[in-house]
Amino acid sequence: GGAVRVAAVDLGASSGRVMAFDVTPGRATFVEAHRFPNGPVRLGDTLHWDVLGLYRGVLDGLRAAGPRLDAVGIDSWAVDHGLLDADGALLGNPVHYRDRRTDGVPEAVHARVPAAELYRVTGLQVLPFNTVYQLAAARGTAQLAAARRLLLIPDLLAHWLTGARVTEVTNASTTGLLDARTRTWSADLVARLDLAAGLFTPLVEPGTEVGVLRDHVLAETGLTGPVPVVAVGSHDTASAVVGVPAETGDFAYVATGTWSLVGVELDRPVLSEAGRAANFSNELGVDGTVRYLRNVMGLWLLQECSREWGDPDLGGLLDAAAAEPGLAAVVDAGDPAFIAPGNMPTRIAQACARTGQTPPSTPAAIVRCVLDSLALAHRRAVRQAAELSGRRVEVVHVVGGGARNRLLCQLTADACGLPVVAGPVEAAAYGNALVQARALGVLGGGLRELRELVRSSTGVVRYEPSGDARAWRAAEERLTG
Ligand code: LFR
Repeated sequence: GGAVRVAAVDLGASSGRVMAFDVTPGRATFVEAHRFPNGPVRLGDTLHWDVLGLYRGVLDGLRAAGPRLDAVGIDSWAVDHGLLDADGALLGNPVHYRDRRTDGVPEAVHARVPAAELYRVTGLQVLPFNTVYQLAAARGTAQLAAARRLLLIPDLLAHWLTGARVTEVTNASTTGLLDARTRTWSADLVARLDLAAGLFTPLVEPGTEVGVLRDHVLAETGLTGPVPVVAVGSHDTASAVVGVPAETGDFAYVATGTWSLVGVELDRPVLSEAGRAANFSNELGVDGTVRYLRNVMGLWLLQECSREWGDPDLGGLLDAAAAEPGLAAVVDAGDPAFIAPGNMPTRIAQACARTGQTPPSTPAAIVRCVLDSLALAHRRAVRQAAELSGRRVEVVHVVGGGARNRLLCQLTADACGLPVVAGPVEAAAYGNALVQARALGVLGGGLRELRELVRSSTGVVRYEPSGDARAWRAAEERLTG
């Protein structure tokens, strides 16, 4: 029984949020205590994060969420990290995963350890920014030579807040150095890739208390101690999947934001060659689960176009896109060619031309092309996830920012030929907060019970599939040949 107030810190590629959640066994409600911008900072040749700015945003958020907090949990995007020297000091600003330092690096790493071998251990889709490739790109630098510890972004912030040096396992699974079966660091891969084993800190599962806020943090935030920091699904996608309001196990999810993470939840990894060929990842989830999913470019494509056009009113643009003819041109939203920032409308037009389609020329047509392409990528990933894993899928849950994009949700339902249940937008924050509340003892049960609480605490919107199923198949064939 009882009630707790916890702070869910949820850091995305374009903004950070601190949500103050009040949780009882029957209800979870939140207020957004603080929201602050986040984004890349180019310094010379390199794209960085402003990690001290993020830390300050977290402190400001904790102050706004207080003065009484029963716990704090942190989740963020994956793969990126800070390196600490022998004194424990941060070596440079963490590098942004969209930086180009990893161009061509996966190929070089695979010459040492073949991709098929890496996959049999880690079950991870090859994305150039996986931590393992970032570390290979940093080989020979003075910074890596001086590094004694590596901490992923949420663990780095938790370290500054508490002094603890641990690695939360869901996020660790995106490094490319974790054994997906044993949920432990692969000492073999670390050694074969010439990395210092000491870089990698002890792993903790979500729900573990990692430490308490240091005195100077309490003083700065006006909080009354002790305030524990609880490891949550510190990979934002892991927390978002906890926050899916599913009623049964037969669901697929699309966690939308900058990325679309599309897949199913499993009890154990699927490390098949077929899965590798289809670019599926076995990311680890909360409560011993596996997130069997594919990374798809997501709303990044739209955000980048919009930036190019001087950020026009998004509502107007989406209405105009809804009035455009559907599936006139599509691109492969899984193509890593879209990872880097800049020139997005032109790059999309070029991709259409390369596949023999007439490129969209107006903003409305480009936005329609992006949303059709995302829906098509959702369809392909949902179908392949079900096929490759044997998991039944009866409904597709869309959570995260894209859940409020009605056109995207309807197109996803049409493309998948399945009902879409959209919401909550703040699934990651819910997943974060409920794992904390359970660790504190106010909630019991497993993911099913946590999801029931999300369902009863939020509103969702249902979209039924409509339109012509054959048109989606034909569009898919235009891309797959
Ligand atoms: C989503 C996400 C994805 C990850 C990408 C880069 O926010 O965490 O899961 O692949 O960001 O870290």
